[in-house]
Amino acid sequence: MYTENKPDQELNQPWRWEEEDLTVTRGSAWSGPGCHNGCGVLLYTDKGGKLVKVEGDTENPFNEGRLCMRCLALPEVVYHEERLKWPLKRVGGKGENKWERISWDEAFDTIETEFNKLKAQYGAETVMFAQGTGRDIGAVIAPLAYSFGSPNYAYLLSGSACYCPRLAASQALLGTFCTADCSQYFTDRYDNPQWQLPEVILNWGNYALASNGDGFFGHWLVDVMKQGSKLIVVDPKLTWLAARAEVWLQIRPGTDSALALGMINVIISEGLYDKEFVEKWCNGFEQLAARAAEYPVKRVSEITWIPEEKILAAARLYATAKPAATQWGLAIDMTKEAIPATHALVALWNITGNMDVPGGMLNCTQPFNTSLWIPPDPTEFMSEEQAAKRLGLAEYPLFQYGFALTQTETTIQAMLTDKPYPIKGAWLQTTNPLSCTSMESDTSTLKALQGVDFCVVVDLFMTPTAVAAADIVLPAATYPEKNSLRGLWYYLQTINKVCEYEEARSDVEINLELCKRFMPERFPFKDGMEWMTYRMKDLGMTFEELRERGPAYPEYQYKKHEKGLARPDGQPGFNTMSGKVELYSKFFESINLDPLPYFEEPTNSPVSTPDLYQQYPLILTTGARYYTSFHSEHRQVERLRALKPDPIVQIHPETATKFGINEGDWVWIENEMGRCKQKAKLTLALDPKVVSADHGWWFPEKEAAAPSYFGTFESNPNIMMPWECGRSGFGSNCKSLLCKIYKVEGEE
Ligand SMILES: Nc1nc2c(c(=O)[nH]1)N[C@H]1C(S)=C(S)[C@@H](COP(=O)(O)OP(=O)(O)OC[C@H]3O[C@@H](n4cnc5c(=O)[nH]c(N)nc54)[C@H](O)[C@@H]3O)O[C@H]1N2
Ligand SMILES: Nc1nc2c(c(=O)[nH]1)N[C@H]1C(S)=C(S)[C@@H](COP(=O)(O)OP(=O)(O)OC[C@H]3O[C@@H](n4cnc5c(=O)[nH]c(N)nc54)[C@H](O)[C@@H]3O)O[C@H]1N2
Ligand code: SF4
Ligand SMILES: [Mo]
Repeated sequence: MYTENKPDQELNQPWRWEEEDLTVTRGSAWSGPGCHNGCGVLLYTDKGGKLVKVEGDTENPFNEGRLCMRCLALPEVVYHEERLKWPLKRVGGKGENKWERISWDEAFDTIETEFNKLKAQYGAETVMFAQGTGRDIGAVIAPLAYSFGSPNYAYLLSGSACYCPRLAASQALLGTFCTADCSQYFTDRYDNPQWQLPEVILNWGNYALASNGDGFFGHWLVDVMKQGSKLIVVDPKLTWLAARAEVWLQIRPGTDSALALGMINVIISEGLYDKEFVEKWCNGFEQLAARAAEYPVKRVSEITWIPEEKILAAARLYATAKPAATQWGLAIDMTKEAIPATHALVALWNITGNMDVPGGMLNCTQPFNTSLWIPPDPTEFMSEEQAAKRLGLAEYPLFQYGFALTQTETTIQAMLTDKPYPIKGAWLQTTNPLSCTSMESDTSTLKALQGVDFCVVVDLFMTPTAVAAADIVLPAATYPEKNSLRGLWYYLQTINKVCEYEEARSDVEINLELCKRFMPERFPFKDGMEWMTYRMKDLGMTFEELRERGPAYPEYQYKKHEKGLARPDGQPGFNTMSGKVELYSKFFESINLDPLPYFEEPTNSPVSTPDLYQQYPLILTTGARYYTSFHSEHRQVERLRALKPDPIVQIHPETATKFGINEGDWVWIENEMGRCKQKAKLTLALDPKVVSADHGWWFPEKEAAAPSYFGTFESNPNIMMPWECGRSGFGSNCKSLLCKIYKVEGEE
């Protein structure tokens, strides 16, 4: 069932109309350029079919007319002269940046021939299909891999440390994924009578105002704050939100799990937990209580650097607030033991009775089972035996949950060593591993990517990765140039094509063409719109009908576990091994992981490597999002770049003075693996022992050819990070390293 738009929300306008001499088209945003959210947009085109401006769609309940600067700057991206205009084939050596224009037909023929050659020699698994964080891509890249016969659908970030750890662990522990309830499932939003205002929002390692990550529109937090929600913020930085919090917990990076366990301990020992919910719906409360008792507040304060009284205040405020929501983010994934950290947070909101209650934790579901970014089951395309060859699945069984991705360390190892089997082909679509996604970018990643026999990159721009590794580069369309679907949680809407740019094609159309070549019987679709109609069969509408209708919301019901709606068998309870919330996880136990949450120090830290800490006396967190760019994108978009022209490392003024650094100086950030340079910004928002560096920088204005690769190794902290994951195969230390800093001298 879908929610009928309420009469007062009946859309006043059709999907397309004329306004003076412009045509207005209603639809959703989404990648590219990259963004997780897919807000409602109005795209304005002129008589010549040129996109002239973008406005927020005030009739879309998701963003209610609001837009960030990146959508506002969209026309500049679409018509940027440096965009890839047509397919290219490499004519020089790898890294020479010499290309020749080819036709789409030649590109497709070459790709088909080369991939099939590799398949004949090594088996289909020898070709890896990798995406970055891009969104509607998930629904079209995995089917491409599978129709070719390869189970190796990849994402080249260490320990898949973005979203995947939280998603996989949540699925195993709860049978679902959860996010804070800001009434986003209801079209009448804050007026909906079923919804309740969260009394407290626990904002944990997530700065949604800038990031709008994973479908959560950051300004909802401001909306609920205006209505009275109080904040507890767990962040090493005094962010805009932290500055407005009831309690700000300035945590030492990488110690989140200890804090969560400490809060659990306070809540249990003070009897502040929800006894009824725990008794009825949770498995292993006693064991959790015993584990949490190992984290008394004094010890947790020592680990996390947070004063004891603040931990106590936060635990009490959170436990007594009804309802309380947790809005969590990337910082949980980017600790090496991200799985137990997730486990601790899941336990925290469950023992306080906030699961699937109004104003608590929403269960996220894909609208109308569209599997729009969660890939299909590979065994629908290939034998179980072939599917089981997915890299890392055997060693890391938790990978059966989440996105059906390969385990990344295992994948990179296979590329470098041919073990367990060689990876000779690569399809890289919406990802720029050398600048952004991958670790050891200048050494092992560069070698791994250049080591394949045939590599295709599909992107909007010529990136450092494309220059280094591609044999063929295909130009992808931005969102106003494509017909596609937006469907990450909450609601489904069409992305509507309004303009074209040179020969760029949408990922949907590119992949469909190849899917048809590899497995024609599975892809009888005339075009991408037909393919999408097939994918949204549960909605019972065609692509064109949904386009007319505008945003479609599935019906949301609270307390599904009470009503038999949380399990496929229709029984009450949760879709987990025990049928309950797994405070103690039988599943983890069955795959030799600790069944209870725990804390482990980051690999390098003042505690785990005191000697190294003498040499590198600062804690380095990386990659906090900012408004003007999405990862390594937007560096060539003048209007946005002007607002942040250089990579920035944030440093406390005391620390800067100690190391002879002034505001605006170029600074080396260095550890035992290497160094990168960024510009110093002095700020009181951080602890003097913590610095925060940008990620994802390259410089489109610099030399493209090797060894420069648009200068991408100059300012990239990922060259200082090893390929290293947690015990489960998930998690990495991207936000908790050690470093030292010093001024860049002279011409360096
Ligand atoms: N140090 C550090 N490193 C990090 C992080 C961090 O916090 N710290 N964050 C990590 C995280 S969470 C993630 S998700 C990864 C992200 O890593 P990636 O997703 O690889 O991000 P980008 O490097 O921006 O690569 C995206 C590329 O896709 C292209 N693109 C955009 N839209 C489209 C489209 O629709 N179609 C096609 N074909 N191409 C498109 C862009 O031009 C760009 O070159 O980075 C990770 N790297
Ligand atoms: N504008 C923009 N938006 C984006 C992206 C982008 O590149 N640009 N990337 C997208 C992607 S792929 C993702 S995954 C999301 C991520 O978005 P978020 O989940 O918001 O993650 P970050 O912005 O990396 O970090 C959030 C906060 O965590 C804090 N932090 C740093 N280290 C720690 C720590 O160890 N513990 C805790 N508790 N906090 C810490 C930082 O100071 C920061 O304020 O954003 C998405 N949205
Ligand atoms: S969150 Fe911002 S960039 Fe993303 S779709 Fe919405 S307005 Fe555009
Ligand atoms: Mo991400």
